[in-house]
Amino acid sequence: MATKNLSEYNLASVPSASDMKFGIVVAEWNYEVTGALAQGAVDTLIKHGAKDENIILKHVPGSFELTLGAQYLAEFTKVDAIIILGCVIQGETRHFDFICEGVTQGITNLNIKYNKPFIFGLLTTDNQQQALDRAGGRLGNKGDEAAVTAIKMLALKDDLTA
Ligand code: RBF
Repeated sequence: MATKNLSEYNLASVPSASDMKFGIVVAEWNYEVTGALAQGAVDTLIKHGAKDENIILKHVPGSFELTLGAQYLAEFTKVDAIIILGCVIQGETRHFDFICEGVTQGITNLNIKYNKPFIFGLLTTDNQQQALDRAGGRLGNKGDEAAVTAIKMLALKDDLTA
């Protein structure tokens, strides 16, 4: 598997997702980007055998809400892994830094609290073009990569707990 652009992953190396349940939480801010990330994630899960009924996709207003949205999915549904998708674009104020720090720390804490994979699919870019490049544009789709990461982490858990 390439390490710089995981969208070009080796299909044969991805385990089957047919028995796995996924939650996806998507921020509505910058939806042109985050909607494409979500579509990539869903398509990739299905391509690797996940069943439609085992994918729960929910939206939250902005990236700052992703942490709690993901916690709700962990707390109130039976999903095995949660894919977190958002896009924060650098503006003129320090808001960018606070949102990025908050979400990164929040997701790290969720991984530990629930002992489940919470996959970090937050684009943090200088401008919209950089984000579009990574949401189905010239640099692949980070939503696809987040989906493959979720499958691989669940397969790792299965392997170690079998
Ligand atoms: N949410 C995003 O997902 N991406 C952004 O780029 C983004 N920029 C914001 C900039 C400002 C100045 C503010 C006030 C909010 C921004 N948000 C952004 C929304 C944020 O994640 C959250 O939804 C709100 O702060 C409400 O908690």
